[in-house]
Amino acid sequence: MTEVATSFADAAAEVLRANDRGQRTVAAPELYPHQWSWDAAFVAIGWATLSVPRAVEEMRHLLRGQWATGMIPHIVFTADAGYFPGPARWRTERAEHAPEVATSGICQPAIHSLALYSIGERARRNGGEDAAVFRSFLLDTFDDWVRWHRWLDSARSTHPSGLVEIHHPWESGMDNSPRWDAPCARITVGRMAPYEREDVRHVAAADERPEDADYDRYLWLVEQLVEVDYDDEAARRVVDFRVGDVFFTATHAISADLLATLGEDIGRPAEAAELRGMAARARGAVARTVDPQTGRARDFDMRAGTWIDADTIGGFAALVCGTDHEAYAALVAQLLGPQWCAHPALAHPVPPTVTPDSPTFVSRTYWRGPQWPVLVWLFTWALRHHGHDDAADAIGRAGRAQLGDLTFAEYYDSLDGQALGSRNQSWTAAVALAWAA
Ligand code: 9YW
Repeated sequence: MTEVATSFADAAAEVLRANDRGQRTVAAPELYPHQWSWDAAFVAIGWATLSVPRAVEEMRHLLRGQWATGMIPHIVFTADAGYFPGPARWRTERAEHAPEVATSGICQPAIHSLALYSIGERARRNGGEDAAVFRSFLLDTFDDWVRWHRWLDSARSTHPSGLVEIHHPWESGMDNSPRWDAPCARITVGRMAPYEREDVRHVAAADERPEDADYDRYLWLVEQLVEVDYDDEAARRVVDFRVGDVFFTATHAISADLLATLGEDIGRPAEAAELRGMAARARGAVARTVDPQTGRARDFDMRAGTWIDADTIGGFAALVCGTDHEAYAALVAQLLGPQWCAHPALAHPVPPTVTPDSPTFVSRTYWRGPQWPVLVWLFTWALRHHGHDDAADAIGRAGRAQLGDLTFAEYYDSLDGQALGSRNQSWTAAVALAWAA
């Protein structure tokens, strides 16, 4: 490793260490002082480059929040300080299946078994104690990860589209993406207790974040879920936001597949076969969403019964879970092409969350145009996994260069390259470590 590479990795490691709270890592030092679900998965991938046992601890801590239904909640709370909405607003104690520890009542993309797989690869390479620690963790928790996918398959994949349905934009991980504009526009916010946002206190400018009207809807959807005590079946009936999320579905597919591989390694062929079945169904669902005009995947608004047309990174979902060879190659070409990575206006040739050619694009507003290193990394991982090393290398090089200012920001203005949102964001540091390793 060169000296530059070492200091890049050292700086990223420093961020993870500073955000480390023992068995969990805060998603960001001020903005997000708890453990978030898909953040934890990426963070564990970063930890694995420094310490396999610490990576395993991150995943173990997340499982403390798992619901009896199998759901892995989007936040595991540790102290109700400095973040809104905290446990008092989520009121998950009303849910029959909630755990002892305080959590939110919704979930996030199922990237976890991709993390397990990646930690496992590193553990195997390191051998010795690391390999033993990982194997014993996998033996201990394999059933918990299977239960997570079973829940996604049974409670969240009941719609004929086969897509994983989400009941809140936060469940997508891409909160205010234009993907959700149409379904959100149809939400009528009812009466609820007043609240004060915390997030805008921690960023330099409010236009980097969702708007107040978005937050009203987010909080209203929480009210609707609380009203039915987070019952899965009732939620499907009552919640105003019921959307088939194609990107979430792709994460479920790839993770179920990778968990199946891990299951085969530890002598669990029956569960592995079951997981392969889930993965195949989810992958098929992703493929069926493709818009013949654009070649990209679409979400489905289950309340309106319509496809959602949005020029977002979600359209590349099939790159994550895989699809037939020809369709995959065409999507790679599109991702590398002039509307996306090679768009002449971009500061860095990595995928923006929305193409600058879209009328909804805003270069600095959260999920509406900025580039998110964590997603950039996910695509580099997926491209490599599915055999497109050149594309993975090209995007990975640019993604790494984008982090050269060592701020490890949450996201970056895609036109002027400015660091935005939180600095020292854990998952950004984690993917920097994964790239550097
Ligand atoms: C929030 C923690 C989370 C991510 C989400 C991202 C943002 C805001 O931050 O959510 O308050 O939960 O949209 O994907 O997990 O980094």
